[in-house]
Amino acid sequence: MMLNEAERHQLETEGFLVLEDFMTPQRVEAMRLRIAELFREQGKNAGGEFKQEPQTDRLANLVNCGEIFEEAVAEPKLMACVSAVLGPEFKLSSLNARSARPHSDWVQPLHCDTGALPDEHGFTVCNIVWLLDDFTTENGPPRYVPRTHRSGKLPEQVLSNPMADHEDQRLITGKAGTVVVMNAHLWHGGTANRTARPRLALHSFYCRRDVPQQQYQKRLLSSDVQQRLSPLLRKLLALDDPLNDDLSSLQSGRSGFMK
Ligand SMILES: O=C(O)CCC(=O)C(=O)O
Repeated sequence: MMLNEAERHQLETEGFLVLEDFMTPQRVEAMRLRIAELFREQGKNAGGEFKQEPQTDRLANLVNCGEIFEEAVAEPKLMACVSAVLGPEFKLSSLNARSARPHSDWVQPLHCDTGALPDEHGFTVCNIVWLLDDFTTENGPPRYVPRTHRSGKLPEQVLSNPMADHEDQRLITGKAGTVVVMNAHLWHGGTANRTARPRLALHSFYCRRDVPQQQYQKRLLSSDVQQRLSPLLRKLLALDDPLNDDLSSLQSGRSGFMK
């Protein structure tokens, strides 16, 4: 379950790691079905616990929405990856789904998640993108600018237009079932979906224990869910952590591209 040296090196130097075939087709299908059900149930309120985004369907607070998501946030191999980026003391910041609508021309600006730069102790944010559709060059795959997680700069500090194509940008493509671990200080962002089908991803987002969660899990999770969570999950969600309660008033309320 641990990372091998090549994986660790890739994550350190490139700022991301692609794990192909991480999910079985059955697991992909089960997540897709549950997410489709949630979109139907939540209708126009979908994503409202966090934010809504142009030409995009979003869900937030997914740990509250089924055991399939509880398992996802605590995957041992992914925990080892997050620990390689953030160190051993980290927590879940949020679990969201994001679907780029068909025929959209919406491009996210290049950004670092929560607008965070690394601090004197190192990196503070790490995002995991679960591909629930094939990501192709046409259907709105994320773009990224290699090695910018070590630039010490936010894109908006140095680019005249973070929405524009960057000369060094690359696209993350891959088959459904792939999982991409991303140092979330890497400059990245969703691109336009030029196809006739939606493009769906799950984002499990982690932060270091000493920074605020994007979504304060203790307030958002129902009491039923909180009561049945294992000690491991309670720790991962920082449900019994007084420091996290103090930080909740500083809760970033930001992810992705909105700063
Ligand atoms: O789903 C994607 O393509 C990436 C989206 C992203 O980077 C974000 O919402 O912050």
